[in-house]
Amino acid sequence: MISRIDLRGDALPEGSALRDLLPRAEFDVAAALDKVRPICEDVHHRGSAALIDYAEKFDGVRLERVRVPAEALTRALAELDPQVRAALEESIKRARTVHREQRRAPHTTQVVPGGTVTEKWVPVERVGLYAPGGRSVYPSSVIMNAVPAQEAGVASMALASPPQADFDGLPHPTILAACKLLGIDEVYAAGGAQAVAMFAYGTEGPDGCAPANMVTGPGNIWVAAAKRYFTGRIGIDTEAGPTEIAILADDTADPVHVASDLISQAEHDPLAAAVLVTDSPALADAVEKELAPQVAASKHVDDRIAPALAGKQSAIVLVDGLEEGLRVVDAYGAEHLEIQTADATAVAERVKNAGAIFVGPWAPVSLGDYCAGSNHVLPTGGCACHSSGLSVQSFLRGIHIVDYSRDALADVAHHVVTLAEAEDLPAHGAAIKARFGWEVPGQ
Ligand code: HSO
Ligand code: ZN
Repeated sequence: MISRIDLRGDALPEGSALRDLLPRAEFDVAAALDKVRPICEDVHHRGSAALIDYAEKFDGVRLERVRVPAEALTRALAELDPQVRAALEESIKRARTVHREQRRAPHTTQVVPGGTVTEKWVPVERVGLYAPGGRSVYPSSVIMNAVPAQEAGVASMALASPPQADFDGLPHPTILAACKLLGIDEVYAAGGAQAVAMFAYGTEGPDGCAPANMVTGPGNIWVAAAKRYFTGRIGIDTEAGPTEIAILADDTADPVHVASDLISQAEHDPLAAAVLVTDSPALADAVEKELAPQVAASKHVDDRIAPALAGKQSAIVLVDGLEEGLRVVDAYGAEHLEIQTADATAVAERVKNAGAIFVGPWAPVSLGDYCAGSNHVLPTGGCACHSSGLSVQSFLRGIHIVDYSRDALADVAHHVVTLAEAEDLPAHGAAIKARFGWEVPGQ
């Protein structure tokens, strides 16, 4: 059901050598680029007509228009199960509570008397959010993308989600209802790479979508490849790969919880990764024993959970002790890391690489997926070593405002001129000299 990697005994290798011993799914975004390029360029040239053709080809539905009418959003919310509505509202409320506090105030540093640098934070003007359809209809992800953008002050926001043949070519009704709850009224029935292209280039006509400065949201490999194709032209969140859970556990962990948490993320995708790192062979055995009945009782066994756990991206990793366990989870850099050890809070503080850390027995990843208040758009594939999850900061740009008086410039002029000459850029120096009658003060 799940393989074992035994790293006990010998000293653990350093750096990337340790990383190479750990399991990880292959997610070859570069290879998908060739397929998405013509789709993106077709949308560039033919706009909505291309989107309508791709909806027919990939989603099996011929659309009359790509823009979702306002009545469809109102209807979707009116018809939403009240319990689902209440849960979505709670999720939104908690996410807002956390993200609101991430806003950043401008900060001014006085470098020298008369010389200041202020950093002001300006929201991205227009953002395109993507919400997948098909197997992954996640209104929770609409929340996780929209709330930080809204709290950052993004003025214009649109959402795209694939048209569903079963719903008259509209995106899934729970996605539409989530949009309505969040106040997003500009919604398009477009999926995959073509939706990203719609946001990147914009489309014209009555059904058209204005270009966005940034596109965020989860998606399959085609969405990730399109994001990579447009990087530089637009900002993106991350190229989301298959979801990952790593659990660092010792013999105090409850094997029932550990098994159910591993299964919870395996449920997303046959390529999802579930990794248990433990110094307790007894826990490893107990978790393995526990997995069998829990997997058998799960809904998405054959298409997702069983292949995800059996895949080469999942494993139980045995280590000598907690120190080694910490080195392993840092080398892995999981999207989600649970700490199920004695004194979990102290252990969590020592972790350097993870998208998000879930501490102790009462903070499972599922809580974070929906209602912790934290964001569930997190770096995958080891990107936690250099990137963070989505936050208000993702939608802000820090702009430096440089303000120097004549005296403050005069004070440092000779250094600027010296550096300009050292770099063989005399015109840089001349821009300073011209201000002081070509006599550089202090030189
Ligand atoms: N665990 C996923 C997000 C999600 N889970 C959405 C449930 N719905 C990636 O963080
Ligand atoms: Zn999840």
